[in-house]
Order: sequence, then structure tokens, then C-alpha cells
Amino acid sequence: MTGSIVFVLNGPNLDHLGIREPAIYGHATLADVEASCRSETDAAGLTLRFHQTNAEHEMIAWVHEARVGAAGIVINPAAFSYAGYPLLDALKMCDCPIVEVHISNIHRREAEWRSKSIMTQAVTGIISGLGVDGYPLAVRHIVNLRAAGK
Ligand code: CA2
Repeated sequence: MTGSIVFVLNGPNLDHLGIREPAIYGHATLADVEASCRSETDAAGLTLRFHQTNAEHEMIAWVHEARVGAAGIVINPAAFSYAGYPLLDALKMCDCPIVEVHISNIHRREAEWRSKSIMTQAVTGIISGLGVDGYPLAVRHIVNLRAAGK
């Protein structure tokens, strides 16, 4: 993939990161996450597009933008993971690598429904349970794939 833009997309309620439920999601804010991702893209000479939305149509519009020539997508679909079939269809249209990130370990949560992300059908790989460290790790993976010409 030859594109130079890495999209990092965040779904519903992640604007509350660092404010609500710190025992599960930690104390870092979404601004902290953006800074950690930007360190990775800056070091690689790539451009970061970092977004959060509570509206599925807005998320889909960014995926459509990424579909044409992005280096890759890092996405925390949040609760879209469980019922976001329009978003799933949009991700399936992408040729670029897609890494699904969840801050918590969705397989180890109290509610079983949290483990059943439908997005897994469309993504290259998943990082779940590494806290916000998962985001820069996912960006680094996309940077590495691009450097390897994949
Ligand atoms: O662990 C993750 O990153 C999640 O994708 C977060 C989602 C949740 O629905 C997934 O099951 C796992 C969103 C959680 C609710 O939003 C909050 C965001 C920040 C702080 C507290 C709640």
C-alpha cells in the first residue's frame, strides 16, 4: 500500500476516555492517544488523520475517504463493533490494512456480548486488552507494512 495517510478512527463514547470508568479504560484521554499515534506517523514521515464520532454515518464517510489510497486504518469501533453492519460493509470495501483496537480485553469482560465484534470479518488483525498502548502499536504495524511495500 503506497498511501501516506494513516486514519485512526474512534467510535461512540470514546470522547469520554480518561473521564469515565478509569478502572477499565485507564486515565489517558483521547488527546493523549492522538499524541502517541502522531509520534509514530511523524517518525515515519506519514500523515495522521485522527477522529472520533458518535454517528455511524460519519465513521463510514471517513472509511470511504481511506478506501482510496490510505496507508491503513486503525479503528476502535466501540459499540459499533456489535451491530454496525453498514460500517462493516464499508470496511470490507477497503484494500488497505485495517487494525481493530480495543482498549479493554473484550474477551474478558463481564458481558459476553462485548466479545462478539462483527468487525473481525473485515479487519487484518486485532489488538485488545493492551490499554491505549494498542493504538500506537497498531499505527506502527501499518508503518512497517508500508515500509515493506505490503
Ligand atoms: O475496550 C474498548 O476499547 C471498547 O471498544 C470500548 C467501547 C466498548 O463498547 C467496547 O465493548 C470495548 C466503548 C465503551 C464505552 O465508552 C467509554 C469510553 C471511555 C470511557 C468510558 C466509557
